[in-house]
Amino acid sequence: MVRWLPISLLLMLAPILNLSRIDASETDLVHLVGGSGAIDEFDTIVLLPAREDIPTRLIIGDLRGFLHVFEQRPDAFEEVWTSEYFESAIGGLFVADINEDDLEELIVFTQKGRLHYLNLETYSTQWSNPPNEYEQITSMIIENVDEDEQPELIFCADGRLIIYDTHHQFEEWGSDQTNMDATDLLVGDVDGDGADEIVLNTGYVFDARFHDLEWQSPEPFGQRMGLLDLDNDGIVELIGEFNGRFIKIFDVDLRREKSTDP
Ligand SMILES: [Ca+2]
Ligand SMILES: [Ca+2]
Ligand SMILES: [Ca+2]
Ligand SMILES: [Ca+2]
Repeated sequence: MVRWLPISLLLMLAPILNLSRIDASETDLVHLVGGSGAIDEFDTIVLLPAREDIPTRLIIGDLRGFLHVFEQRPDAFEEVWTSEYFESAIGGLFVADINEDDLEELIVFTQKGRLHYLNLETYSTQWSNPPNEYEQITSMIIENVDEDEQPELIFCADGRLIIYDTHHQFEEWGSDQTNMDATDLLVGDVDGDGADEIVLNTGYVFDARFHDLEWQSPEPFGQRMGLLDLDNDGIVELIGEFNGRFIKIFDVDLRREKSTDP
């Protein structure tokens, strides 16, 4: 079971795990966008596959607060559109159908707390959250964690974990804790009880549906996290990457770092 594990981390772990097969489409994508530098892993870059009328597109959100759309040409990419100024650094980009109309939208969040939905054909802004709703957003993922069909925006803003209804655009739930400031999030059943958790890289584990704080780890989980069952017990381990390089493995069900003694 491989979920949400970054390709570079997977490649790094491949010799250890004896992974003989890594999804061909993923490695093709890596090669498409530049050898060993997997540009599609960047949080502020999305790659849209070619369709009959539009070539492969890259959308890049930059530190200066602009979005850029690039289209693939025979040997390179070429910029075809630049956004208005989004008032602070682009923090993350996602492509998802957030309103169940079978069309995907581009979802953008900015460092200073703005959320925007853009039409992926015209790049026009369809919706933005109020300017002063949040001061800072440090991380976001989009996952369906409740009974309604559309996915939720799950993010850390002003130190709180927030679940935001994508379709009706309101805060469904926010944590009481205000000191979490996670820069990476994931959703998965990390303790094998059949229900998903939301994991913050700052060490917090919440029930995804009912929002109870299940565990507060005494140590953080690294700057980047992935999930993989490494010991074939049917429960994924949480793999944390520190300083872009060093790996620690956690057994969240046992609430400790995994023992690596042979
Ligand atoms: Ca849609
Ligand atoms: Ca939902
Ligand atoms: Ca669980
Ligand atoms: Ca396991």
